[in-house]
Amino acid sequence: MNTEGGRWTVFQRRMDGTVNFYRPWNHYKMGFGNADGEYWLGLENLFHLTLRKRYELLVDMGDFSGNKAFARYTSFSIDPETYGYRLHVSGFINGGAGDSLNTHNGQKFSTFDKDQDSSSASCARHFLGAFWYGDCHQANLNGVYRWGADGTISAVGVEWYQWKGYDYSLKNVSMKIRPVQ
Ligand SMILES: [Ca+2]
Repeated sequence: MNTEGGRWTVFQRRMDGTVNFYRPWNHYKMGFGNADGEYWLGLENLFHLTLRKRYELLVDMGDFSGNKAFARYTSFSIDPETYGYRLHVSGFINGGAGDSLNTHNGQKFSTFDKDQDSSSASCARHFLGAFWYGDCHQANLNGVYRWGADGTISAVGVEWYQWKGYDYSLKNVSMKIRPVQ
């Protein structure tokens, strides 16, 4: 495992499609789901958690054939709500997944009822998720849970483009952080 050296705090998890992630701003701000299953910690909690120390980010993912990959970022933080919970990630380390957060770095968080992306359209509405959308995404980790390859509606799944492209929805993914020693 990639977990040596300290405990990770999971702030996002998809694993079975039991929780609806197509939710409004307030839900993403405050959090939803439960920590044993599908889960979103909440942007406000995430902001306060990462405020005082330097944190790193690990994105673990798997497909429906049992393959696993990860992407790691040696620096992770988000801005306060007044700045749109803007994402800051850097120091990419490739665990086979490729870097699908590069285009999301520096973007504000958007939901279907709060469009703060850099597209003239609403990425959240178009791709049925909620994320640090730019114009629009290479990662849609809060998208629609689907069962693997599915191009019924393009790019709306739980996707990490650099690993599986736009029409493959991951079986499981988690986003977790821990303080840098
Ligand atoms: Ca927009």
